[in-house]
Amino acid sequence: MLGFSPISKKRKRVSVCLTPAMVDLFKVEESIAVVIDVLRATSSMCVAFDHGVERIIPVESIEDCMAYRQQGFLVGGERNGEMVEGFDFGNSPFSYKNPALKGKTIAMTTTNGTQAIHAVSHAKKIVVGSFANISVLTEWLGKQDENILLVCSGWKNRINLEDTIFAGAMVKRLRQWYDLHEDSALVAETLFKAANFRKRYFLKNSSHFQRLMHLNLQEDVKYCLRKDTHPVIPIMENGSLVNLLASRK
Ligand code: 3SL
Repeated sequence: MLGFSPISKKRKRVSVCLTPAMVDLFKVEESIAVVIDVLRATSSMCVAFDHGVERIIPVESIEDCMAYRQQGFLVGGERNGEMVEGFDFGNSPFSYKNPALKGKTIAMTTTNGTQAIHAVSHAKKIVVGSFANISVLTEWLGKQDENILLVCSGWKNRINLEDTIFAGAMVKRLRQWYDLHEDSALVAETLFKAANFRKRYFLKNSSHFQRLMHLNLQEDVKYCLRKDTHPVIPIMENGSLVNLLASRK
């Protein structure tokens, strides 16, 4: 007997878009997009929401972010890992561990994460994922009856290891509810299985890990690789991210 699986009874599919440059290959408008930028944008967003931030406006350019600043908003983010001159915060998760941010709105622009959010602005829903919120996010996704597109922010339209590993961790959890669509989901899951329990060692030669090491940001990396530290679900609502779970706190 050949080892073919019977026709699947699972409802929908989970796909992995390995870089924003590949986004047009997917039916984004028919999916919930999960934007992933483990180091560090989507991890920092989870930290901010867990500290009571009310809204994060993902902004594409530094100029647009500065325009928000002139209107009185707090602004955060980076370019190439470094805080932008004139901004209130960089992109370190530790900058957002601040109780004074409760109820605030922050406009944020980052090299890749906020760009990836804009690249999938036509998705049915957009949520943000990182190791910091992996369990609440996958449980929530398991209850949705929609195709899921995991969108790795990568680095300037190139694939990166850390986002692919995280996408793989999500695929491993989501496959109980969803069919896998395309080999990119298998690639990510295989990579995650190889890297799990030794992620930092596995990432040590990767480009962004090296970049952050040169900026002395080893503590940021360690923090961003920890699981379930900030159980929030950032979701796009009228052009800004809010925490879907905020009212339950
Ligand atoms: O690319 C991004 O969006 C950032 O997360 C990169 S960094 O880790 O802040 O350098």
